[in-house]
Amino acid sequence: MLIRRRRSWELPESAATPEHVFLSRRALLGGAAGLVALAGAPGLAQAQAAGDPAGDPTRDLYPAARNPAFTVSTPLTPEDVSANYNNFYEFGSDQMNYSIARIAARMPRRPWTVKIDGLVEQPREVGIDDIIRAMKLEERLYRHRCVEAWSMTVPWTGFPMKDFVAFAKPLSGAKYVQMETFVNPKVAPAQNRFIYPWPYVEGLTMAEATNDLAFLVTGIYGKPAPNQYGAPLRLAVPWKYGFKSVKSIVRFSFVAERPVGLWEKVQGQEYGFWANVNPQVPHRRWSQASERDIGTGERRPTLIYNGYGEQVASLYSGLEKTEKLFM
Ligand SMILES: Nc1nc2c(c(=O)[nH]1)N[C@H]1C(S)=C(S)[C@@H](COP(=O)(O)O)O[C@H]1N2
Ligand SMILES: [Mo]
Repeated sequence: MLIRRRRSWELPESAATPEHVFLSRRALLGGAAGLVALAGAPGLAQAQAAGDPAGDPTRDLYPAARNPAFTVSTPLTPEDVSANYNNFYEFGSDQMNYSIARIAARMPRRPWTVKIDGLVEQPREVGIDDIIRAMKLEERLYRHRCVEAWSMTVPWTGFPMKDFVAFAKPLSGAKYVQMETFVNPKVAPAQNRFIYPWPYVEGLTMAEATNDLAFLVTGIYGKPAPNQYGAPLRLAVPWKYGFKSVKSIVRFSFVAERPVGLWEKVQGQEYGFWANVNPQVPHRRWSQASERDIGTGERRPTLIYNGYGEQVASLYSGLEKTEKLFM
């Protein structure tokens, strides 16, 4: 999110450096010591096996049928590009340099339970496979627009969030759903190193969560999602900046108060609750007028609500005057 003061070895999104240059520079500075130690530690092979999507217990559900209602005009981003260009701060901030995928590969995908609590008929903890098998998986082509002004277009597999909300049985007092990522510094080293207020938290209004476009993702490119995308369950809300699409969710709380996301906590003047994409509202430190497609490398104009205004603009009517809808 480019919000900390950069240390010398941290590069802005716009300054790609070949991986080997980056790694050796970092090793010289001693920053890689922890990783080297981990790589040599016993149990790594086991950890990698536990994190391998090829062993995912739901792989029989793939590929799921594509829902033709959710299509795009932008070209699909090649798998090897999107799989190695990730924001997942629990695993570090080295987005450009393949290391997020590599470090996230150690995260065990099972056992994985999801807490459903707050204002619901019956708070409970459910195994991820019981959730996935209670839903009907489908594939959707979605655009994704990061607040840092890069974008991609990918085939997610998952289920409509409104189906999950029905499964969770919220009470009428629930106004928002708050989602949390796991906390486990043993597999996510940056949860020790960085001072962010973990867990990663994000939230939606109930109207947003039950909009047709809100999607809970389990897979990508016709397979269970590799860890770096936020396995085994992450959100995709493509009309909002990417930071709203929380990864590796372990808890859904139905609440009356508006949740405060991790980025809003750290830098509330730049990252807010709504975070809807709008080319005309610049970030405090850069323009949002255009975006760089990580697949083609081309720059294109950014669209209001990332091109999904027809589906979602009505969610915000009447709120323009009182709410900061676009940050
Ligand atoms: N738990 C968690 N979720 C997260 C993030 C993160 O750092 N941690 N980064 C967000 C941001 S800024 C973006 S752009 C997307 C990136 O998703 P991708 O790596 O699958 O492209 O994940 C979002 N979800
Ligand atoms: Mo992002």
